[in-house]
Amino acid sequence: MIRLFVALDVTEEIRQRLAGLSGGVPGARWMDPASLHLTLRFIGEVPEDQAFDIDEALAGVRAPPFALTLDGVGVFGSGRRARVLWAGVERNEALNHLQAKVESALVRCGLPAEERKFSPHVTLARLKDPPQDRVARFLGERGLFRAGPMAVDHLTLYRSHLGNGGSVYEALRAYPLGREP
Ligand code: 2AM
Repeated sequence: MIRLFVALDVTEEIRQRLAGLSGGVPGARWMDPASLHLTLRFIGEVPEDQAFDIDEALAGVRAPPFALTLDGVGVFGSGRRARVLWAGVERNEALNHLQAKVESALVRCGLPAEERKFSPHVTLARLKDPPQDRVARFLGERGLFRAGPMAVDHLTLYRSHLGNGGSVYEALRAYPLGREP
């Protein structure tokens, strides 16, 4: 079985801006800047054969390139159960359109539909029982964060290797946007 997800890569310029947000929350596990990404679709564990179908399905996605802007920071979970610090994405119809195309391509190739609403974000850090005042201060101090616009011209299929020191993401293949069939 292999663990897969589909994501948008972050350009070097934006990577550096996001890396500049880290710090200030004791116990937070900050993402390695090289691993920062915007997940379009978490696939999870699939048999290796199915990965070929997934690859083919993604290669068939037709959508135009576009630009996106990162806007603000937030947290998933609240209080002592805050789990993830993230950078948000400005409302973007082209992004939603691309996500919907990826979703329908994956469902067509046999994956169960994603039940959860798409909430685009770039994970910055994972938290475990963080000091609540420090999370609040982080959100307050970084609330005006904006970065971009960033050009999006490809999707990437990633494999996630689970490890003790956190997951390692391996880019398996990139799919350019804006091709003619
Ligand atoms: P995240 O985007 O909030 O960090 C690889 O694990 C990527 O897929 C991560 O970016 C992760 O979350 C995202 N993801 C979405 N749903 C997931 C799930 N149920 N389990 C693990 N990762 C998931």
